[in-house]
Amino acid sequence: MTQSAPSIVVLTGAGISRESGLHTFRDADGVWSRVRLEDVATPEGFERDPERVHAFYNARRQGLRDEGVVPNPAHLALARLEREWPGEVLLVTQNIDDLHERAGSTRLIHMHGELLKIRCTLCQRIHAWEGDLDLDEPCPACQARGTLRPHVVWFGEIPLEMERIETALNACGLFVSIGTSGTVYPAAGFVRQARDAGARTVELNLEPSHGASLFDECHHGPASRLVPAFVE
Ligand code: BJW
Repeated sequence: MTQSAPSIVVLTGAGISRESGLHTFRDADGVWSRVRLEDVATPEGFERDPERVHAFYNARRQGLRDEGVVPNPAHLALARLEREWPGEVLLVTQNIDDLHERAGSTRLIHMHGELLKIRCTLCQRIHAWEGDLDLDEPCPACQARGTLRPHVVWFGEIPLEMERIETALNACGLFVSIGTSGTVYPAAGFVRQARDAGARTVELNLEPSHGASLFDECHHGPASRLVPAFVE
């Protein structure tokens, strides 16, 4: 009997989009070197100063629209993996940018939300949003004012689609972690979960991540070089 191809779970973080021109969070020039995460990435920060939080995400929406911000060879290689691998491939990204979609990935979970979506805190409906978000804008569905927030997952909130992710981790034969520092849970714990389920685990990152010792195999360098080479 032929063994079917093992299923693959790929986890990506900010490092995969660095060479597309987007900043990571914890590197020396990262997002958290310019703003305090408590101010812009917590529900308490949003409650204290929604205007500041909207301005932060509006600036990131602008950044995503910059001409040079396009998928790099690492995003393209993962889309090719999904198209060509004979088994299941699930891409779980912590990133809120849309570069994986633009590269052609379709089996994709944005566990920390999406920059180009907003959510109404009253009716909970999610809407596409490409412009700048104004505090007084009414919800396109229920028309309430002052109820829109970025559709992103802040510290202390529960990441999206965790059940689907956990099912995939428990069934995968290969887990690949790309461009993430391994400091934010629950994503930082996925490698342990995949290992416990018997998967081979591989890290592709510029430098050893916090969880590097948990991987069977580590390759260090820029994602635009490592990911296409790994997918080949
Ligand atoms: C390259 C490269 C190149 C660079 N090529 N590589 C104590 C108090 C409060 C909370 C907690 C606590 N202890 C634990 C928690 C939980 C907390 C947490 O983990 N805190 C830690 C900081 C301690 N987590 C949460 O609160 C999460 N929720 C949760 O746990 O709910 C409970 C629950 C879980 C599951 C089931 C049921 C209940 C929510 C976390 C939300 C994180 N949100 C953010 C913001 C999202 C919106 C936005 O983008 O603004 O998500 S924070 C930020 O960090 C963002 C990222 O997705 C996330 C991870 O960062 P990432 O991607 O790893 O980036 P960096 O910068 O850290 O690393 C980049 C890496 O790339 C580096 O290693 C570079 O070397 C590398 N690199 N160039 C390859 N060219």
